Amino acid sequence: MSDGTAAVVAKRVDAGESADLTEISDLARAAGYDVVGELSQSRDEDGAFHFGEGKVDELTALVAETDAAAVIVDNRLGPYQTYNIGGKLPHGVEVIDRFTLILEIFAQRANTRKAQLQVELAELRYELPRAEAKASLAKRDERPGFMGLGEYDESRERDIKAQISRIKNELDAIAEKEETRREQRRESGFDLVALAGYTNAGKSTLMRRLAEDLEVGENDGLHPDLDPTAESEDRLFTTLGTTTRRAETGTRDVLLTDTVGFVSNLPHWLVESFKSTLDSVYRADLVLLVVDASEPVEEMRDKLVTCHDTLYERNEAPIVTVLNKRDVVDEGELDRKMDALRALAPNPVAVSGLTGENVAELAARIERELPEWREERLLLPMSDDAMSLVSWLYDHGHVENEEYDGENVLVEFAARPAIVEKARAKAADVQSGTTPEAEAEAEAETDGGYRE
Ligand SMILES: Nc1nc2c(ncn2[C@@H]2O[C@H](COP(=O)(O)OP(=O)(O)OP(=O)(O)O)[C@@H](O)[C@H]2O)c(=O)[nH]1
Ligand SMILES: [Mg+2]
Repeated sequence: MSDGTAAVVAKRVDAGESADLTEISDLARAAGYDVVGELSQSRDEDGAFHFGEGKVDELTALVAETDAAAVIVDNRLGPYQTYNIGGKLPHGVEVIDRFTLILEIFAQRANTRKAQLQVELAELRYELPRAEAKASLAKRDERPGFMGLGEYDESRERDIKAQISRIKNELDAIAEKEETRREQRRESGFDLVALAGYTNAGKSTLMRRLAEDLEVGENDGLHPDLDPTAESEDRLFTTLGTTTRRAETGTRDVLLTDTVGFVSNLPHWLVESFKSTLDSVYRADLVLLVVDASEPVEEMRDKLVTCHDTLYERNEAPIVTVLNKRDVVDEGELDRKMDALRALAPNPVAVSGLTGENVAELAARIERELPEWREERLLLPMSDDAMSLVSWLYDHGHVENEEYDGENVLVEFAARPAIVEKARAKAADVQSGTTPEAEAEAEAETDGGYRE
């Protein structure tokens, strides 16, 4: 744990660009560091030190002056660059890059088996190329004293690979279970809506608001795994796992899932490690892409691009862009921002998760964007089975009309296509008297007859 540890943040950008240290400082604070100094450089990457060597001397002076215990670098550092910078710093000062920092945050917040496995997987994936580099270096070195080290590192490499495949298997099994659960939820008539977006955009706040406003039935006994809490805080990566709550947007039963936020500039292996968490987004029926509208428009644009890039490869669902925090943006500014972002966010809904402003409009929009339901009418001969089919339809779809004429019941309803198919099959069983209940009854009668 690094609570309260003093840290200097540093960043290199290519020559001519200007460095922005806001995000890395926010990330550092999210991990529990006190940012006591900042330093940046705009020049091409130096092979040995990443920064220019003179800049590293400056960094060393700043660290000494501020008494920092860590240097956090907002760049991808090679293993040797990390080592070289560390060699110049006062003894014991840690060098941390952007990815290890994010991993630190994730490790602190990982409170489920799945999140812990994902963090472990990311850590191993980070370590693997470094172990490989070490092993091949030691092997290349002919000096006998280093041979032992080479063997050691090769076995470390094998060890990492074995651990990676063990964790992947366990995560795959979890992902499969979750996929089954999604299917069960769909079969139960729920539409799956996922909140996606950059970290700190206000996803969890909006989730709570949508659920509240729409009178969530949390204790309906149907879904014991639904977690009623969605933490929100003004820091990055508050939410790491996934939380699902029920929301009714009118005629549809919606399950809303809140999950980990995106952040720009993540290496592929890190995103890949959190794939199964993001599956709840990729496999949703509709994605609400939440953007913090109080930020400068360039930042909103960058973040939208990052989100679209992350979603692009796998997402199958339609996307609705939600401009959140409208309570702190004046009307004219909001209009200008919407105009400027039209290409990325063609028809956004502007809301405030904090005050609830326009959240009802968002709910209506969710209804409109969800995949179309089909209308169907069924005529069933009156029986207990017919009545239980009707109540099944109430649970899984939206019953619009129900009429009895003594002998028959006519039911008109709308539901997801898969539910309509299922209802037809059930109706055919009711009509021919071959439901499991009817068969059990018939069997009981036969048994009785035999015994007499
Ligand atoms: N002014 C204002 N602040 C908001 C609004 N929605 C959220 N916030 C604040 O923004 C901060 C982040 O909100 P969260 O809901 O935790 O954001 P998140 O997207 O879930 O963040 P992660 O879990 O880190 O990905 C909190 O301090 C919220 O109170 C809003 O509509 N208006
Ligand atoms: Mg959150």
